[in-house]
Amino acid sequence: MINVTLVAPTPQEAYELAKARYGNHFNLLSARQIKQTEGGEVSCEIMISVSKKHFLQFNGVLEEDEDEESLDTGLMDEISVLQSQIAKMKNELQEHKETAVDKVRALFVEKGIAAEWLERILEPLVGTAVAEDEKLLVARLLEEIDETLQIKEEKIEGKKVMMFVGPTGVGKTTTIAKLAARYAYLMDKPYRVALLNLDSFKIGAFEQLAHFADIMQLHYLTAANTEEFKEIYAKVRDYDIVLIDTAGMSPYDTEKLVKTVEYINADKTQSIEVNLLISATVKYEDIKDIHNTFSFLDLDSVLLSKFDETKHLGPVLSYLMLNPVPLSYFSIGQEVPDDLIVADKEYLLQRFIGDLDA
Ligand SMILES: Nc1nc2c(ncn2[C@@H]2O[C@H](COP(=O)(O)OP(=O)(O)O)[C@@H](O)[C@H]2O)c(=O)[nH]1
Ligand SMILES: [Mg+2]
Repeated sequence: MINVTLVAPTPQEAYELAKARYGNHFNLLSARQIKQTEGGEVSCEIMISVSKKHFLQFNGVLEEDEDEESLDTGLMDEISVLQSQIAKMKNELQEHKETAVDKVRALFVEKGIAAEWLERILEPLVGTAVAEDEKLLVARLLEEIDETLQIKEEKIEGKKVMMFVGPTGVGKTTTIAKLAARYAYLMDKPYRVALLNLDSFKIGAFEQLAHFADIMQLHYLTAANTEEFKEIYAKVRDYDIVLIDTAGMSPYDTEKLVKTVEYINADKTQSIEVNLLISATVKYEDIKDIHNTFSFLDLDSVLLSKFDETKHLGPVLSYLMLNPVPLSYFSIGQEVPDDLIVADKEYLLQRFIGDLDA
């Protein structure tokens, strides 16, 4: 026997349809009301079972006077395969109704949020009331982001040594110039700021920071290698704030840098804070590479640069959700010293919500 589903406006009409097709050669299995479209008209769906012979006759595979035995077995096999495929497709269609979780997951993935983080948060919610409601789900995810994001308070007590690392072109030198101006001239009290430069790889790099140091009248020293660095570092012991610029480095150089930082930090009285710059414009896969290159250094904070160049903060947020390092500053443009703000959760979340709404 073969099960066949028929749909008509009323149960009577569905039954008449079955009779018209298969005469008396069927049994009624079930009948139910269905809505064909969301908010649309109600119809009736009946399921009947028909003998294979009459099913094939109606579909023109067999002549009126033929029996199914007259079909070759190959064709019969093909028909049963098709029959089971149709049943399977029907099941899948019924099962795959897009849920609120599917929709919210798709929205966040489109906005650049890493699937691995989303699963971590969404999976425990499946089966709860929250999972039924898109608004509640979005609110839950935003709350999770809000709770996970960490902000490093801007605090200057005693001496502060900050080293800035990150890929070439991310904005290290520009950000250091902004911070130098901020600490030396724009805070409640002026701090004595010295600039050190380990950026010996990039052509013109020494000149770039030297130029800013010159304008701001700040003490500026350069080192071409780690030995020289230890020497110049000893010369700036008396300063309140020491800012250290570095070059975008190969893994080999990073290893040397790690050793230098470890060496200096072994003396507990003057540890170097390591700050990683990440551009807000970068793809999530690239952030993972950046993390792999620089996470050997014990990171104290992350600075986000180039906020002005993108609306999409999903990738950096994903990174911060999976590797929570406190945020310290945001660079929001090229202007020194204006385009710098102290890291702010509200600002970051509002920008992300703006992107979700778009
Ligand atoms: N639009 C924009 N450009 C920036 C920002 N920060 C730095 N830049 C520019 O990015 C380029 C590279 O900056 P630089 O400080 O030399 O990067 P470094 O190689 O990491 O030292 C320069 O042209 C900067 O003016 C920012 O927040 N927004
Ligand atoms: Mg630089």
